[in-house]
Amino acid sequence: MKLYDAQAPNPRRARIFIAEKGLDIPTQELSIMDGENLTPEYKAKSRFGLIPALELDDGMVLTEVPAICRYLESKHPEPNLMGRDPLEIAQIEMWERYCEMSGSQAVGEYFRNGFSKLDDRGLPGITGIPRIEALIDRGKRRLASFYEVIEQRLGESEYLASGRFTLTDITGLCAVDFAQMVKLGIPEANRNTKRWHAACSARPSAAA
Ligand SMILES: N[C@@H](CCC(=O)N[C@@H](CS)C(=O)NCC(=O)O)C(=O)O
Repeated sequence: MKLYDAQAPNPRRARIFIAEKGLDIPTQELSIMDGENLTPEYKAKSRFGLIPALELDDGMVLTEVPAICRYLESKHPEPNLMGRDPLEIAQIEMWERYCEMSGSQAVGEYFRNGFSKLDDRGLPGITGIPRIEALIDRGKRRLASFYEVIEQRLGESEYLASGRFTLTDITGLCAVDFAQMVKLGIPEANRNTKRWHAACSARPSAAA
């Protein structure tokens, strides 16, 4: 088994999940900046051109973090990170999708459209997509709404999906750390989010 990896928020979601599971999976690092995810060789393995991707021993390749995690969770059920009963499973999936689509993607929109080194790469995994200046501000507004929603949620629940740390918190943490990296960190007044962020960051897996 091998994880195609990169120094970027989505591969980090997979790395943290793998660390929480206590698994030892070899990695091969690719450079997104140098377009190593866009080569015919990589796309022959992982046709979306995205990272991470998990290559199984028989050559089959899985992409999309929740799918990779679902596979690993099925193979290694403990510690459980994706839910123990129908309601918890659904809540984890609901909040996890929200964190990726409204958190990580909002930061990505802000970052990619304002970063000249990604000219012609306005979307991940493909080329020929010009940057759009208006999306810089839209990304910032989407992120502000994400921060508002999770602040409220974390006022009623210790962690994002349930009362315990799950895959959702991994995706949430990677989104918030990505936002911090581009100087759009947690708003000063958001005490619940800061409490949750400190708890997630204190786990050894956060270093992955
Ligand atoms: N929905 C995908 C997102 C994967 C993704 O967008 N990965 C980024 C790195 S954070 C990537 O591959 N970027 C390649 C590029 O920018 O061309 C998942 O869950 O794995």
